[in-house]
Amino acid sequence: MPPTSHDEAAEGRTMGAIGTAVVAIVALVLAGGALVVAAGAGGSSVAPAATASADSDATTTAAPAELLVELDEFSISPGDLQLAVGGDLVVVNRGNIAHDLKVRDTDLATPMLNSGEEATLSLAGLEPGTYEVYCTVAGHDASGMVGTLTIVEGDGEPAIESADGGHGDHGADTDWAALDQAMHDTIMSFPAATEGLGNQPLEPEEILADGTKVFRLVAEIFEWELEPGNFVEGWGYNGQIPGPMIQVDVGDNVRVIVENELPMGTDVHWHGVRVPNDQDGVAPLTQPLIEPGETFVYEFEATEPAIGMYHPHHHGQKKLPNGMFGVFTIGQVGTDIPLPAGTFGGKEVPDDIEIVREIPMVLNDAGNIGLSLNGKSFPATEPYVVDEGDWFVIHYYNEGLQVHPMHLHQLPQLVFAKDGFPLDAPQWEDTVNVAPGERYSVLVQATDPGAWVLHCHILTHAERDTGMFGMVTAVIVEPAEDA
Ligand SMILES: [Cu+2]
Repeated sequence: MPPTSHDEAAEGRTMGAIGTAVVAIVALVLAGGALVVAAGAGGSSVAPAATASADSDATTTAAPAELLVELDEFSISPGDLQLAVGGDLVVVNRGNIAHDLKVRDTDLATPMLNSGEEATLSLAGLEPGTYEVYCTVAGHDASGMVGTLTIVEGDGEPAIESADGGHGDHGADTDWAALDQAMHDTIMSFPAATEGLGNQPLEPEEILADGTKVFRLVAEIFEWELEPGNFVEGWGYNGQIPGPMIQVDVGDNVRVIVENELPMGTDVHWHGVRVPNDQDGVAPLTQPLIEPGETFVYEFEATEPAIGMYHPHHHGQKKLPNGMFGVFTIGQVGTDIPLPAGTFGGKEVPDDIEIVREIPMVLNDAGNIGLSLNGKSFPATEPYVVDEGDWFVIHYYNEGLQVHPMHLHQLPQLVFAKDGFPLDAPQWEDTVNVAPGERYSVLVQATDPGAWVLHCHILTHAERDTGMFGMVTAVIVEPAEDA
């Protein structure tokens, strides 16, 4: 092999790693294909429009009286609905979070449908014409959940059962090559640059004479680039999603000044952090609501180590999905929160390892931010580059509404702390299931060079027809220099 300059060698390694990433991600794509088949096996008995038109010549010229509409993150399919006057829409939520379907500027809407739920929406009152349909969950229409509804004159054709009594996710006119191309293009665009980065370490703005560390959080609404070119209304702290990382030492006195610039009241709960009851952030139970324009000061001593979070409690169901959360750590991993050492499940962890980096990974799945890692959707998620042999730690924080099984290809994860509490019996997992509110801390060794995909294994949290998105990133292990 010809000699190369240091930079060329480094570039070659990175390119090789990304090539490996593509191979690894292809495996994920194949797994996604299996899911489509599984989803098709147990569905509603109403044929999707495309299947109906393929099954019968008659239906190609007349709009059906009943039409299956499928909702997903973040699509309405078919996106161009044709229905006979007086007809019904059978609306099924194939996604993993709640959606509904409303005809814009009318009162016609389904109830909010949880994952897997179905509702029939009668459009008997609609005159022939063209309407817009959309999901009313904030941000979902902007993310793609809009469609066109055309009400056509005539009696309408009866709904047609498909041959197997069920239905596929796609009709006969699906452009499969276009789906392949979309997946290819999204994967190859990783990592993509976007504006804004969360989890920036927050330095105290002041340290008082008695040693109290003073931090300032501003709760506000701002534009947030979730994925390239997709700006959403972020609700967050200090212009970041996740909010800035706060790290203090055990024994520190902490003061956090919270300014509320939201249009509604708020509070801040220190999740997994030991505080006096009147600092727990549950308005109006433990404190008055921080009204818009007001400031509230939290003060407590950091008495115990914590792998914690901060977020609003008041209307948290609205604010957290829109991006209001941050990481709050007391103490250090390796001392206050001990690392495992010894033999676990036949694998040895030396007692003198050095941790090259700690990766905070905040999971979210709803609201304006949607399926995301640290406030970004793939390909805008951050790849994590380490050297072969390195040990690193990932802290998962679930601030969402659903469980996320976080699967790291190839490199086993030794779960050593749950919610910041060190485990007496750490265990190896390749898929770490993280429920809402939970934190898991895992130790990983970069044993194998390559780009190893790290993704939620609920496959629809990582892929959709328009390609890879959401809860996917990669750990890129640079090979050690040849001796
Ligand atoms: Cu997930």
